[in-house]
Amino acid sequence: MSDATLPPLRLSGRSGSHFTRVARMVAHELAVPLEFDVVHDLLSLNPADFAGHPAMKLPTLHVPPPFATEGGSPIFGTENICRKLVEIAGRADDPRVILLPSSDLVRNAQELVWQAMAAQVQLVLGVRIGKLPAESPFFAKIKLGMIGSLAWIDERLPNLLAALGPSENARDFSLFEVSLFCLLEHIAFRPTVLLSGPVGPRFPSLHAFAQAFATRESAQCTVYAPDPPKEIQ
Ligand SMILES: N[C@@H](CCC(=O)N[C@@H](CS)C(=O)NCC(=O)O)C(=O)O
Repeated sequence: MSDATLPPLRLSGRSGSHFTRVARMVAHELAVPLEFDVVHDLLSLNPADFAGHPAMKLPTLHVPPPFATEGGSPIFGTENICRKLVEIAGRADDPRVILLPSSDLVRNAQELVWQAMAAQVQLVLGVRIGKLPAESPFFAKIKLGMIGSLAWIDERLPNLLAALGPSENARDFSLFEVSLFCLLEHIAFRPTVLLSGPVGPRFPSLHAFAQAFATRESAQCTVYAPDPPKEIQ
């Protein structure tokens, strides 16, 4: 979908944010153009600095008419944003686009990916940026939960991919794969748990998956990077 007569969709987020990257990759996979607004100050306590997101989270999708829904409200939540992008692309009933698969196995894995993505935010914000003690039982449990989730998915990855469809060629993309990829690359970008040990990758199936997925165009044009500082007017 690329119609120069339609007003642009805008996404507020950060180039180093894994949730933002999921939305950007899905938009790219759907050929939906997105303008990008940088949220500069993650530690701000003003929702206006988060494009009006009441919980001060990112990303947020701004949807102009004719796509806007109730009262022109922006869309909060990465999964909601992806759903909206699929609707705008006219692909809501397209079996080649898999947002919520019918498989309980994949649904469980998706839940663990979202949970690990949220855990990554807590570890980066709490330990790395907030300088809170990494050894506190609070962070120790978050880390263990992340490792447990990654191990669970790693062990089942061939079955999970098989449950998504008869072959990789039968789908354009799945939200599960995009979000898993963004999570894995983010852990490499902002290390919180070890992805490799003395004898190689700690989660071999996940490692091979991320390497293969990184070759997609949507991955290559959304590589994690710091955003330039805000220009002082
Ligand atoms: N449930 C939200 C979570 C988004 C989220 O946690 N985003 C991170 C950036 S990757 C964030 O807003 N961090 C700032 C903060 O938590 O204060 C979604 O699905 O979009």
